[in-house]
Amino acid sequence: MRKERRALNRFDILTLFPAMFQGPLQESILRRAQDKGLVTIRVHDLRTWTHDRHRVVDDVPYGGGAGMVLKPEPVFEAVEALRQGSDSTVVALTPQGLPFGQRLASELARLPHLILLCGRYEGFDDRIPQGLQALEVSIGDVVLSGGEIPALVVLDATVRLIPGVLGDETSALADSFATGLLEHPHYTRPTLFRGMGVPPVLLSGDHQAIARWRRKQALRRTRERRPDLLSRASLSDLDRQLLVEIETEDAGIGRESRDESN
Ligand code: JAH
Repeated sequence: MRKERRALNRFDILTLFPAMFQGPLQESILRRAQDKGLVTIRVHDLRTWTHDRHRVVDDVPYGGGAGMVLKPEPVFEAVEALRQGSDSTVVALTPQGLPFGQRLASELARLPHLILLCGRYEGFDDRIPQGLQALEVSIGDVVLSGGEIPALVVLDATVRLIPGVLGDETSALADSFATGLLEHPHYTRPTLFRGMGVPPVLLSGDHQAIARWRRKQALRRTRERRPDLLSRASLSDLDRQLLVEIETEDAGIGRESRDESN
């Protein structure tokens, strides 16, 4: 019998601002996953691993320049205290990291123990990710004040992929991103809201027509907003037919007057 790789069940987060995690960890999916015993999430103040009176974690940059740099000693001591041999993967949230996405989330969700390093100031002394063999991860090309919010992004995206955390219906959501298209639009009651209606096909009860309309909308939105995704998606014969219809409609009647009922 093949040895299953254990699902991820432990997170240790290293930060100078542990209070930033208290709200997010106590609500919704992250809360439920912990309550069900499916995951253990611990948040640690990096200053725990300082030894001086002022608990200093930063210093001026060699070579000069503005701002401060996170010192290696407290981070190494913390990781050495938390690391569980080869079970542990160290992830440093930095703007220089590998782009985070659903693919990387599903790879991280298969690991048993993640240590998330949240930087502040101008960033880490580069011997931190190097010496700890950390995987550097970026959540996108945006400047933030530290790695805490990116760590929460990685945490949320990863925990929801741990088996048992989500019900069956919602787990399809991650799948739909994995298929590589944006989602179709959603509607609920009332049927008329401030002059805005609901596409009639959704009220028709014709499930095949509804499925076709939703797929076409997904393709249309992806083509308009994320053509990069469309070129990588695996498309069926029906998808290609729907895309031809979309392109014909766009060429003929234009955006404003497009008939969205088909
Ligand atoms: C900012 C350390 N990928 C977004 C991202 C991640 C981390 C940081 N900024 C943006 C950051 C300051 C210090 C990390």
